[in-house]
This record gives sequence, C-alpha cells and structure tokens, in this order.
Amino acid sequence: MILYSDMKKFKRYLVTSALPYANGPVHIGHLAGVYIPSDIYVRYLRLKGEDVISVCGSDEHGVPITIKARQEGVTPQDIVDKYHNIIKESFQKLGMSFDIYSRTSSPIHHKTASDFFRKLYDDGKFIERTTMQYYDEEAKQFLADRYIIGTCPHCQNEKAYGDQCEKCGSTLNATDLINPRSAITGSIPVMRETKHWFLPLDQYEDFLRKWILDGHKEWKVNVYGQCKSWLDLGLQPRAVSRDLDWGIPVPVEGAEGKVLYVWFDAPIGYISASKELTPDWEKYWKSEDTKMVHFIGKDNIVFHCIVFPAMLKAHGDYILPENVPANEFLNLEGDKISTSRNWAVWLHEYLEDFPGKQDVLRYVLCANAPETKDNDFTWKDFQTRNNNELVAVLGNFVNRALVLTQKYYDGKVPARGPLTDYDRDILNELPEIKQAIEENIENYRFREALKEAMNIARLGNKYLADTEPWKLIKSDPERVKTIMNISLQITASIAIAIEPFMPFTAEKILKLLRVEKFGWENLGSDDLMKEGHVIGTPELLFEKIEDSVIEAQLAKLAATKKANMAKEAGKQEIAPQKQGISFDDFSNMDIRVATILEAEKIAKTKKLLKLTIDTGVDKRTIVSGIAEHYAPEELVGRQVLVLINLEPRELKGVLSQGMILMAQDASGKLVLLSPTEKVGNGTIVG
Ligand code: B3M
Ligand code: ZN
Repeated sequence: MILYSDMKKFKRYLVTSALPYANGPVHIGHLAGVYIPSDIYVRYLRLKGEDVISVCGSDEHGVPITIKARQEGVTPQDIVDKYHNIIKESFQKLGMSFDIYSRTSSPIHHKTASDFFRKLYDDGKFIERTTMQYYDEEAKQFLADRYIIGTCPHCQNEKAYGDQCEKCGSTLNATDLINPRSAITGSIPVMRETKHWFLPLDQYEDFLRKWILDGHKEWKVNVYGQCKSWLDLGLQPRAVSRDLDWGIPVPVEGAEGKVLYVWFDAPIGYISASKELTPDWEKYWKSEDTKMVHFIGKDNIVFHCIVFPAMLKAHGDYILPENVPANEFLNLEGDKISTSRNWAVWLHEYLEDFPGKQDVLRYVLCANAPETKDNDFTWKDFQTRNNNELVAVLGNFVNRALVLTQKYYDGKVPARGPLTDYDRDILNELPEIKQAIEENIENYRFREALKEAMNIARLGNKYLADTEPWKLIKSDPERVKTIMNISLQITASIAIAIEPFMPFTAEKILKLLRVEKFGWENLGSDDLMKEGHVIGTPELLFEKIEDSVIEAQLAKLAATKKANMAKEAGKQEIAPQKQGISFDDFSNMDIRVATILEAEKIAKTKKLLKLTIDTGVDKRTIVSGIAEHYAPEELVGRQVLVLINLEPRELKGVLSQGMILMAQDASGKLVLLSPTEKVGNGTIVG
C-alpha cells in the first residue's frame, strides 16, 4: 500500500492539537482522543529527522469560562490562569512534547486573531446582520444563550438553557423558552437589536465540497462522513462575534461590548502559537510543501474541516490541513466522561495516584483508543494490559536480555558467532515490523502501530524460548554468545520503536543499555550494540498492579456516582402524580412491543437518533433524543415499547412517527424499557 505521505512529498510538518478549554483539568478522554495520538505522530516524525513543529495551548475564551468565573466569584482571567497552569503541567508530566504550549489570552494571540478578523472585514468577506437578542437591563449586557434560563417547551423542565434542555435533550433557541430569565440577575430580559458579523459559509460550499469530498477521500471514515453530512445539509452563514465582555474585542469602530466568537479565535491560536515559537513560522503556515495535520476529537470536526478552512481560504495567505484524523469518544466504566458530573480520570490525579506510571497510561489509552468508534476505559483493562502486556511481554523480555548478559558476561556485549537460519529469520522480521509501524503511524492507525512495536518484544520472547540459552550455557557457550548478542540488538530496536508511544520507558531502556538515543533509521539494525560495550545494571521496567490499587480507583468512582445520584435526587423532586385520566383515555394509547432495525445519528444534533423500527404493524422511522445515552450500534436488534398512534411530527427534517418509551433516572440518564422476555413485534402493551 502506498504511504499517503509518499504521494505528495512534504518538506516539513505542522502538527496542531486541539486547544483544551481552560475551565477545568484534562482527563483521559482528551488524552485518548487528541493528545496521545498527536504526540505519537510528532515523536515519530522527529525520530525520522523530519522538520516538524507541534503547537498547542489553552483555549481561554468562551461563555463556559465566564459562567465558571461567576459561579466561583472570581474573574475569567483567574479561572484561565488556574487551569492553564494545571493543564500545562500535567501535559508536561505525561510527556506531551509540544514545541510550544501557549494560551489564547496572550497578547500575541489577541493581535493575531484581531488582525485576521480585520483582514476579512476589510476584504468584505463578512456579512453584517442585525438580530434580536435578549438583553439584561440590570446587568446592562446582552445574554449569550447559556445565560438565559426558562421552561422547556417540550418537557416543561424549568431549568432549560437558551441553547439546550439538558433534561429532554432538545436543542433550543433562546426565544423557545417559556418565562425566560437572566442567569446573571434573575430579571426578565428584554429583546434588543444587536449587530454581528457572519462568515458566509454557504459561499464556500463548492470549494469545501471539492477540497474534501473530491480531494481528501483518504480521510478517516468518521471524519469524511461527518463533513459530507454537513455539506449535504447545506452550510449557513455563521456568526463570528458575540456580545460578551470576555474575549478578543471586535476590531471595528462602534463594536464596543462585542468580542470574537470563541470558535473564530481559537483555531487562529495555532497560528499565534507558531509565531510565538519561531520567527520562521510563515514557512510552516504559508508553503504548500508543509503538511499540516490537526489532531482533534470528533466534536470539533466541523470547526477544523469546515469553518477554519473557510476562514483560511477567505484570508488567502495560508495553507489548508492535509489531514484531520479525529478520534471518537472514550467512555469511562460504561458511562460518558463528564466534567460537570466529575465522571472522569483527571490527568493530574492519575499522576498523583500512579507516580512513575505515565507510560502505562499512554500505553493503555493508545491500545484502547477510540480510533473508529467510541470505546470504554475500565480500570480492570488498565490492570490487565499492564500486567499481561507491559510486565509479561515487554518488561519480561528486556529484563531477561539484560540479566543474562549481566550473569554470563558481567554486562559486556558478547561477540556474535556464525548465524543459524533461525537467527537470520528472526533478524529479518525486524525490518518488516519497522515498515508496518511506519505504515500504520503515517495512516494514523496508532493502535495497530503500537501492536507492531510490541511485536518486537514478542519476537524477542519467542527467540529466547526457542533457543533457551540458559540450557546451552555449559554445553555450547559460543552459541549462547550469539543468542545474547542478538537479544541485545532486539532490545535496542525496542527502545527505538516504543519511543513515540512510551518515551519514558524508551529512555529507561537506553539508560540500562548505556547508549545514546538512536534514530528511526536504526530500527531493525543487527549492529546497534557493539561487542565489548558494557551495559548498566538491570532494573525492572514495569511492576504488577495489584487488585487493591484498582479497587481503590473503582471505589473513588463509586463515591462520585453516589454523590451525583444524591445531588440529582436532591435536585429532582419526584414528580407528583399527574391529573387523573379515564380508562378510555389510557386505552386510546396504542403501545406495542417493537424491534429497532437500524439506528443512526442525526447530523448537527448531539441528542437525536433516527431509528428504523419494526412495530409488527409496519416499519417506520422514529426520532429519539437518546444519542447521549446509547450508541447507535448498541440499539440495533433491541426490543422496545413504542407508542405507535402518536401524531407524527418533524424533528430536524425527519418525520418521526411515534415515541419510544423511556425512563429517566435521578441523574438524568435515559433508560430504554423492554419486555422481560422476547415477544413478537406488534404485541400490545396494556
Ligand atoms: N477548546 C476543545 C473542545 O471543544 C476546544 C478546541 C479548540 S481547538 C482550536 O473541547
Ligand atoms: Zn426539555
């Protein structure tokens, strides 16, 4: 298979990693989705001697930060200062090797983003629109959607927000809310005119269609598919300014009180970080022989594949990304990771609980990465992979190679005698594994690449098990010298191959071998460890993780779950019984047992799934707000209860004919209802 990068030789690489919001710490979902893949890719390129810069930084604007500041009674700057430092330190401790970790509250970013906006403004690339927006006369400020609270028109939840109802999952406009109130002062807001600037994405639809759908068919299926859905739905002009007092002021006369929309300024943060990093930044951003790759999570695909490229196109001076290998989401013990519900393994807490085990986390999150579909992190899997793969395969082989060299030759690399055919077979496998690692990394298949890197240790264990030097040491000492020499060459290759994935362990192995860092081109060589070189005293690379350690982590999560339930239960009054109904009222409802045949996400919504249902009476489509509670693939084949004679209604352009009956627990989780045993579709529920 031709390596994609071979098709278009690049002189240099520009790698960006999504800028984490500085309103909380980072967790394992961020690492698995974005930062570990990005770091593997960059470390690999550096090992190959490529010219590469890796930029990242804190995303410090946006409404969530102002809300958190208000909740904590501090300024937004206090919030971003706190979390920028926590995030930066924990990334550094986990070996994230960005060339720069900057921040969007920096002056250089304010200037870069402001100039970028002003160029588009002066070139007439924006359209200006005056819209009606809720205004809080007490706080004397316009209200962002998140700052408006009211009753949800769909489920009567009295604490719905202007952009969404967290109870029933509906996406809302602020004007949908019943009895809207300001979240800042509690007063009733008034409608006022406000002017904003819009990027006319519709004008870039043809360009984006050609650039992505024709020009980048090699993009990951999940990314390409989401871009196609967005383009098929048709693009609309998108506001690039907001009425907020926190952010980058709009650099236009008469725009007081308005700032750049956070998703306009944040991607420009990649440019400002590059400027901060090197005076040569323009060769990375403006030369066609630069390969730019954005590492992001799937919720950022539209901003990195549609909005930011349209901005770059409108500006005219910049290159476009060659690839955007977004990962899907990582869940934790079967539940969605949630910052607000503290349902996460926070990176800084992991580093405290597991000192010296950075590479264990890097390994597990890569081996289990949600590269093509959402995946689940469990502490049991963490322990199993550490004990059965890192300790028993990688650690075991390296330790035996070093200990036997120490034992037989006082740590001196023995001369190698004539090779057997078997020796040659083993050594010939190394270049093949090297190429497999390259092909997988260059195509952003890091799980596969890691498996291949671990195959070198598997090869080493097989070689020792087949040759059993410990049985030959007396009868054929010359043969053992060759076996141990080859084992040390394999050990040196392991140190090269695992560096992108487990940099701390690679460094440890080099130290134990007492050699300098090798280049990628040395991987697979049979002449890395020179005869007579004296290696260091062997040390174990990994240690077993005991059940008690895992139980402690699970107990921590159980306590979190309990606290959430208590909070939800406390928050959620048990709904009083509704008004009485007659038997006829009930018998007019036609509820059947049905089976879900197909399930798919509805583009541009976080909550809605389009389901094809066999009701026994017919096959029909039903739209259900359960996308955040069930993945489509886990629904197919399930029996559910369906109200089939509900009036059809259109949701996001899809005609929904009926309703799936769900239970909603104290934490707001939606749970499907099914018969306790399989019955025929169409069975009447009464
Ligand atoms: N701050 C991260 C997120 O959506 C967002 C990325 C910006 S990258 C320019 O979680
Ligand atoms: Zn609702």
